[in-house]
Amino acid sequence: MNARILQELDQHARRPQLAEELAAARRRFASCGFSSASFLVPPSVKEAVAEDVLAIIGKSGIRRDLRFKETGNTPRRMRNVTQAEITAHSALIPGVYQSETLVGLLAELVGEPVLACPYEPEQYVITRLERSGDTHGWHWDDYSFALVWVIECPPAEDGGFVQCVPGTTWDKANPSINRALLSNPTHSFEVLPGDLYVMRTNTTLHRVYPLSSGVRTIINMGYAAKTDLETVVSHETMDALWADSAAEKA
Ligand SMILES: O=C(O)CCC(=O)C(=O)O
Ligand SMILES: [Fe+2]
Repeated sequence: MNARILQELDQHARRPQLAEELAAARRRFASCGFSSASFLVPPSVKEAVAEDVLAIIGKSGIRRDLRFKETGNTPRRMRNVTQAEITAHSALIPGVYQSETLVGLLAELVGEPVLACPYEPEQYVITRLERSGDTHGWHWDDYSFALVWVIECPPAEDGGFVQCVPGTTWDKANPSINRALLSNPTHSFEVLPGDLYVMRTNTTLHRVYPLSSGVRTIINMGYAAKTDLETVVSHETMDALWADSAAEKA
């Protein structure tokens, strides 16, 4: 079953129109640190990943209501499932994450080598916004690239769209979120169930606009650039975000 899904991913990558789609995505990504990537995978792969994500978050997940000084006390109000729990319940998701085909396509899109995240907890995480006011507030990620699969999302009228400020960097000791917001224009992107997007998350300040109603579920696959492996990366916000002690278990 999983082998067939991964084969479909490989076949999809051999479509003749792919080169043109990748070139357009690569230009968008280079100019604003964000690009839609829905064309990278076929519907069958999206459906199989969505099925596993929904089954896992239906049974597990930990509610978070936190603020981090490293990101200027912006809020995280959400339910998460950790990489370890995902790995325990899905063979497909780790298989897709490691797929040479997918990683190769991502490298073409971002214009440089893409590597598995060396810190396992940041390889893939499920996040669900499910209550009015739930949000993944302004932040940067520890590693360079995120591939986000949107599984469920309300219409943009109810929030849940993505906002980002490319060309900004994270000083964990002095995050100055408001200065980063003032330094460059903010782009807002609507996302729909079945969409994928790629972001240069370590130099693009980003957030998910607070939800007023509905449910928004994503799986975020994080990848590293070569430079990430040459620098010491600390993980305090992600460690705190996924720690059992910092959460309201539900
Ligand atoms: O939910 C999203 O679209 C973004 C998620 C995100 O920024 C993250 O998981 O770090
Ligand atoms: Fe992020």
